[in-house]
Amino acid sequence: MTPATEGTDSRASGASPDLASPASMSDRKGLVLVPTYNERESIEALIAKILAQPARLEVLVIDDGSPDGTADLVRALAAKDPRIRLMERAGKLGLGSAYVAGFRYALAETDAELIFQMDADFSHDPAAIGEFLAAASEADLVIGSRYLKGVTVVNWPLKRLFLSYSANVYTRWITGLPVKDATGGYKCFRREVLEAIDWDRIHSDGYSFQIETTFHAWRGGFRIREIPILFVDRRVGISKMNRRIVCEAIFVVWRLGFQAMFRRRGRPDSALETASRKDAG
Ligand SMILES: Nc1nc2c(ncn2[C@@H]2O[C@H](COP(=O)(O)OP(=O)(O)OP(=O)(O)O)[C@@H](O)[C@H]2O)c(=O)[nH]1
Ligand SMILES: [Mg+2]
Repeated sequence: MTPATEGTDSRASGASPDLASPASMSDRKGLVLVPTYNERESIEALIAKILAQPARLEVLVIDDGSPDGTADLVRALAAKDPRIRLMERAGKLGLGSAYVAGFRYALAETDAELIFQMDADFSHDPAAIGEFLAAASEADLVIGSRYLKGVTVVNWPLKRLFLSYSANVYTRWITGLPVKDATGGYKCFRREVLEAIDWDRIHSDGYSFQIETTFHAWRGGFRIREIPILFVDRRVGISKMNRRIVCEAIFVVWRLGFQAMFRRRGRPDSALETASRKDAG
């Protein structure tokens, strides 16, 4: 795969300089968030592959009462390996809220310096974690991008690819967010980025949730870097993609577009100011 340093780099004013070498990043504690709904068929192999990476990683599975018993399986795995944690929620409360719960947990209950997010269906290959870590040596948010080196998506129906690609063009156009893939779900945040986001203000769920978190990181002046990833369509399990997710994204992008127009960049909220002061000190 292409070296991470070839990715796009959205440099920003509020970012703090960092002298970490790419190699030293694998010494930092990382927590990988994996939201699940009916992913019993893939979750065990996925967790094994994540934990086999040469990095200090733990995994948090956020399961929404999957009827297929995903949580039972993860609970059994967690009983044997302290690096595996499980958050069980009462029912299908949505992907965005699962991530918010996971991010809040990462900040409140762990001292992870890097927080990854990844789908459970192997569309995101854990083998790319090393490239994320290398890129994180000079970025606050690393995004696995499907549209950086042409289109690196395998097995998606043309209709789905067209929808995803146009959603990204639309997002850039309306919000000005300078990334090629704002809707993807394979990312690595430095803890400071998550600390600076006001989670009470984020309510979206599907692709728009991914857009919103990247948008707030960008507006907060954090450094964003995209690296190319190969995205492979799920081989097992059932898609949760639906029309509501698309409609939500159309609406949210306009809301963010207005925010981009009327609010000054670098200081979107008081939480961010606190984080910037901490960085400066
Ligand atoms: N906890 C939780 N996880 C969810 C929910 N909806 C989806 N997920 C998980 O979020 C990740 C991404 O969802 P996917 O269904 O793969 O979404 P997608 O990649 O856009 O579409 P497909 O791969 O076609 O299904 C997967 O790990 C899902 O199991 C939810 O409501 N709650
Ligand atoms: Mg998927």
